[in-house]
Amino acid sequence: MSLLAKCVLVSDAVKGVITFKQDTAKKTVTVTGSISGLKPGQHGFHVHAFGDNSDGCTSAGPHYNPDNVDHAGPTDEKRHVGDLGNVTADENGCCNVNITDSVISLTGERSIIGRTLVVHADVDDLGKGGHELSKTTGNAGGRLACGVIGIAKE
Ligand SMILES: [Cu+2]
Ligand SMILES: [Zn+2]
Repeated sequence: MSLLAKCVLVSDAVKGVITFKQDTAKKTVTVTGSISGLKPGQHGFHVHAFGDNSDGCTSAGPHYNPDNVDHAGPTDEKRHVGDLGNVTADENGCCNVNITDSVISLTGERSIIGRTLVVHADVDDLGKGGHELSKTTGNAGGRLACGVIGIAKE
């Protein structure tokens, strides 16, 4: 059985469509899609707590963090549930996203459905940069584009 969700990332310059597919047997979620309009290089990529875009990406709140732990990278044992790391844009500002994650879920109490996916202006240091924001946001800079993650037709 699989479950599907989608998110449309929108802003003036940045566009993207991201698909989340949960494999209930493997207990993983694959995150695939493409984003355009980015500056070349790495960009922080997170699920933020709220599906509220009434004040743009700001009202999406902090990283989704039901365990109340420090910010980290996707492969770290302790991390925010929303910590998906970085996506990498090529010289044309485009990136193909292909992430497999076993922490985010599309079901249950800790579902990411109805929360906001954000792509940032700068690289996420995965909690290791030594900046005062490293342990909360990875110092990933402004919120370039965002969208609410919604249920999609399977
Ligand atoms: Cu973020
Ligand atoms: Zn985080």
